[in-house]
Amino acid sequence: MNNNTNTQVKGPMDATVDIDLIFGERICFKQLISYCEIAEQCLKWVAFAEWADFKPKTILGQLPVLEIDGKQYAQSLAIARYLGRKYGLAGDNNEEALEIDQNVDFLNDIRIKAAAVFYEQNAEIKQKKHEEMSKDVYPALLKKLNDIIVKNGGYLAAGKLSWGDFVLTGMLDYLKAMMQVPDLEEQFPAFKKLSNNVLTIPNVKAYCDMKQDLEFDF
Ligand SMILES: N[C@@H](CCC(=O)N[C@@H](CS)C(=O)NCC(=O)O)C(=O)O
Repeated sequence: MNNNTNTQVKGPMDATVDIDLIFGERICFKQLISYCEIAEQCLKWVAFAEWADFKPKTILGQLPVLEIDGKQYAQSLAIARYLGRKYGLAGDNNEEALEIDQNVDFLNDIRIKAAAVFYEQNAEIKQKKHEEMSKDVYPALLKKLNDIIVKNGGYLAAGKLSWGDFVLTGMLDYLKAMMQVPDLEEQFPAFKKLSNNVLTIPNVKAYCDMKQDLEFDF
């Protein structure tokens, strides 16, 4: 996709690979991109107005897309896991990798439940579902995740920084909005600790400060 010939990635672990990452305005991987030091010329941000033309050219009709040596790959978690493996964020052994996958899948379960309510078309049903979930489901799930982060010293899994921390950090504002819990980090402070652990990494901070316009805009 990227016609620029200078598409070599300068990453901390693997210095040379031809890679293009394509995102929509709604997909926010800023933190992971900057940690991996993926060069700006390897990134393409597809604006909403471009999407109709672009969609048929993507492998699954969805964003994000990762393109390596002319071949496309999709699915955000698969891409995040791939970058995690490539850049030393996927645990030190198979068991740590399993724990990261487990906790990312748990986070994703929460996202799917919240999305089912948030995108409900019928306003009355939406309100009823939201009240039920806010009373019976969201607090227990968020507490469980908070406890997991506490147990891991401010990280999602394996007691250390992993690609899962980048997924959670990138998803946090979206989760808060879908669940209508604007004070989530006050109620569950481990979430704040985790996102701080990501957002204070110097190259992540520098890039996110520069790209403040690329926030979730659902
Ligand atoms: N499970 C997929 C979902 C991808 C997805 O739904 N992407 C949205 C953007 S957030 C998209 O491409 N929507 C445009 C469309 O489906 O036309 C992933 O995580 O990558």
